[in-house]
Amino acid sequence: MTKNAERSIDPATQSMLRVAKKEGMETAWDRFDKQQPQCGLGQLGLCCRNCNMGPCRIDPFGEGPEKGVCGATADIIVARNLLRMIAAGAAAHSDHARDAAHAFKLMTEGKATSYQIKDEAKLNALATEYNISTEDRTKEEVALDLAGAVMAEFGNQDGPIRFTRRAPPQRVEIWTNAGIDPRGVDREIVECMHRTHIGVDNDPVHILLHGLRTSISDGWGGSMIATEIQDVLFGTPTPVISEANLGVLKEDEVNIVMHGHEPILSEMIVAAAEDPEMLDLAKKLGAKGINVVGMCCTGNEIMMRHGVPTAGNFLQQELAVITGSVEAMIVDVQCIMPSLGDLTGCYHTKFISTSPKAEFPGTVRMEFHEDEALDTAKAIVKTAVENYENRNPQRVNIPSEKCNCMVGFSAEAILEALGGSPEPLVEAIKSGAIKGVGAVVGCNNVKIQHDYGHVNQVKELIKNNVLVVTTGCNAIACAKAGLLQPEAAKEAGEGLRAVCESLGIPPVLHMGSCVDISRILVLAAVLANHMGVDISDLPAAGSAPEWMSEKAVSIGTYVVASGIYTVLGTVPPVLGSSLVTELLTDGLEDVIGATFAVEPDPFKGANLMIERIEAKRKALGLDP
Ligand code: BF8
Repeated sequence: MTKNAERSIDPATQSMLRVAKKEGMETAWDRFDKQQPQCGLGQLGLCCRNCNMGPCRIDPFGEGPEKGVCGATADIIVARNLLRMIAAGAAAHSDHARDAAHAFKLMTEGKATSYQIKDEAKLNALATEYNISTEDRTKEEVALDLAGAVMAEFGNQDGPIRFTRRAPPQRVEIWTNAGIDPRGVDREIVECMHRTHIGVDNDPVHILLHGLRTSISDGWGGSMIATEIQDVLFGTPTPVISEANLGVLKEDEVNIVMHGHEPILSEMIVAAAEDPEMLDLAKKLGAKGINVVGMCCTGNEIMMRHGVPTAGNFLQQELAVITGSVEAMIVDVQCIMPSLGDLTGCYHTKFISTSPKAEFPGTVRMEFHEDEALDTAKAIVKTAVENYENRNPQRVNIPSEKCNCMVGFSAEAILEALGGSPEPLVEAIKSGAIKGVGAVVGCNNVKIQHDYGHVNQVKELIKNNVLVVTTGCNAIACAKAGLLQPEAAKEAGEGLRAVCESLGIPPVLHMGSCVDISRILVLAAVLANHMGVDISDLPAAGSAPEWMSEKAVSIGTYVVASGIYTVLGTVPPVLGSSLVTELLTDGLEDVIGATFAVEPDPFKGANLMIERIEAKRKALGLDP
């Protein structure tokens, strides 16, 4: 069994793992140990369960079967499995976007009165992008047309998806010539499932090209729609100071952990917790206040819009409950461990599920609907507050660790910090003060020491004058490690440090949740368009040091499809096919100007990114 210190580099996590052991509570790390050895065929992507003549497997050593019952080879099986992962990831982001667009549409129709338009400037900018007239019209009229237009992107049959045209024309031409310009968000995802049904698409290259197309419909479609509509509804983030790690939980307040992904819910919980009636009730029951904190991506959303502290990233969700201080763990969708049911059953914590599409064992179900959003949110918060009386102070173990962070760098906020134009950033890149931009994102994964990959890779990049933009669980790891503070510029190379100090910004810019990787795409497009080049020409690289989810597979694919070389820190299940592996790590370069690399060591991964950035600088004639 792995030791606690080997499981995480984060002291708060290590101390809570000690408490978990003492109290006999099982965590993801324990279950990972029990899973050893994991299925080797699954790891290689060589198991096919797509029809009931199977399951079939291919012997990687060439001693057993070379084909499945239908005749599918290792290449076909691996490619099909990968396409299904992309489809699931793109579906998750895009369904999130659909919910945001649906709430927006209900709001425009007067059926979701808890929501308002918070960013009218963005509403008008988006309307203009969609050729919707804004002149002499009320914002409600404009919003109604915009809601219809973005909703239509899901069922669009013929393309193009509007936001794909934010990419430089050279990129759009590559997509068009390769036949991977997406036609509609739902269409591409459905086609993945069709193509991978027995007896449909059996050419690995053909399958992978559709994977690229589907992922583009996520990054420049579903995810971008989610980000933009959420900004209109809840405000485009601007820099704000917050705190991160389990130490944000409070001994003398009602602790509510908001976990999941969709701000449609979490924004309402934040508002409900400020209701004087709720605060009075909390005080009456002996609490000093109501402490809403975030977890995972919904934490990123409320942190960057309201400065709400975040309790941690993916692998800390169980540990938050084990502190014994959480009155309610409120969840919606994605990255929520079903283990929370058993775990909350051992504490006073109420595990409250809210999404009509996601149920877990052991929850209190309080379904959330847009038409009565604030009322439901108040009922949920009231349930949490009333549960304060059931807290057992003897079982409370809140680690002291927490760290200040500056978050909320939307693409708009970055441009604003630069004085309204990308020119100063382009100049800093041209002069070499900033060598390039590294996008470091993604999950935690028990296969790698928690936060080790994230923190070390980011530190190595900034030390080498690479400005880092971050989202998701990497952003939270960086926040906990102090890398999201302006003072972290001291850890950066001389050039990056000088730029950050003159602007008063950290060397690692928090751009939001995982759907907000679309903000990184927008920033890349702005820089490329400003320089008159394609995204693949930029001195930029991406990475996901601890990725684990299918969403991350879709993200990695659309980042590469957008022309950004991407390093994966955990090995994807494709090594069973040398053809697919070669295509992903080499062949794609000729098709879309970027590839994947796999490098579990975060320092070596950073070096691969830096080498790529240096090669791109040379190609642009920036370095002699
Ligand atoms: O969407 S980074 S573990 S929380 S999948 Fe999940 Fe991965 Fe965290 Fe957010 Ni993204």
